[in-house]
Formats: sequence, C-alpha cells, structure tokens
Amino acid sequence: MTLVHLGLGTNLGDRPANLRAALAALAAIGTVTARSDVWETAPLYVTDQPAFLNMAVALETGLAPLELLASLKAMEDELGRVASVRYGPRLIDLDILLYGDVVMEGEILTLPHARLHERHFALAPLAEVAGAVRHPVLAVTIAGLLERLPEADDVRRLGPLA
Ligand code: PH2
Ligand code: MG
Ligand code: MG
Repeated sequence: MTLVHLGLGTNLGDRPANLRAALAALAAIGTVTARSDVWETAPLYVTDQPAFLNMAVALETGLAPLELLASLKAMEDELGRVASVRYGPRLIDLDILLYGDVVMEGEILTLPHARLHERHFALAPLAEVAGAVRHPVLAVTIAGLLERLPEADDVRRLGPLA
C-alpha cells in the first residue's frame, strides 16, 4: 500500500456534485484518509473559462502508478468528462500530485506532478493534508512550496465539501 495525494478539479456543471461523485468513485480503488477543504480558484493558463473548485485528498492504495493513472482516467470518463483543449474546462480532473516518494519522468506520467510547485490551486489544498510532506525532487515541504508562491487573492478557501 502507498499513500498518494491527488488533486481534484472541476469547472463545469454542478461542481460540488462532481467532487462528491469523484470521492465516491475513489473509494473503489483505496481508502481516502484525508481530504482538504474545497477551494474556489481562478483558472490558470487558459483564463477565459469558469472558476474551478479544487481540493486534494490522501489516498491509501495498492495500485501501482500507471494502474492508478489508468483508473483515474476511467473514472473521469465514467463521471462524464469529455475531451477538451489542454488546460480547458472540465467536468472533473483527477491528477496524481504525489505518489509516496516515487520520482519518475515519462511520456504518460511524471511524478511528482510536473507543475505542482507552480500551482497555487493545487498547493493550497494539498498543504492542508500534506503540508509537512517533502517534495521528493525539490526537497521542500508542500507548505514551503506554497509559501514560495506570490500571494494570490483569487484562490479562496470555501470550507468542507457539503
Ligand atoms: N486545471 C488545469 C488548468 N487550469 N486552473 C485552476 N484554477 N484549477 C485547475 O484545476 C486547473 C486550472 C488543467 O488541469
Ligand atoms: Mg490537471
Ligand atoms: Mg488531469
């Protein structure tokens, strides 16, 4: 079993319902041992799209990295995600942020997530459930990575998922 950390994002449809459906689906592949609050975040990269709800969870799972990735993709499909432009709007996005201490760089999957350290929308919720965890490449804690980012007034903590 490995403790992994996932980032959840949604900016289409009933966003809280999408997060609830994703959490229910995750129960099939492991145990969610911690979940962050829900954050409302301004879209990054492609800015002309609706605001996101983001959260992070800790998941204890027996799936290997590529198995986990495939399961998450299947869940995204099942929950109704349709293909869109890169960084564009999505019903649900399930990203592996950290897979224990595993470091890998590949065509399909890079661990830790390649852009984690630059994303307020990922680090702010992740810091709630893994603030003391050290990024295995950068050797800085998640809380430390978050502190390094410039202040953002468009990343707001809403509270626990209802
Ligand atoms: N996901 C993206 C692109 N931009 N912006 C926010 N605020 N939250 C996201 O989850 C997000 C994004 C691609 O996965
Ligand atoms: Mg993503
Ligand atoms: Mg994704």
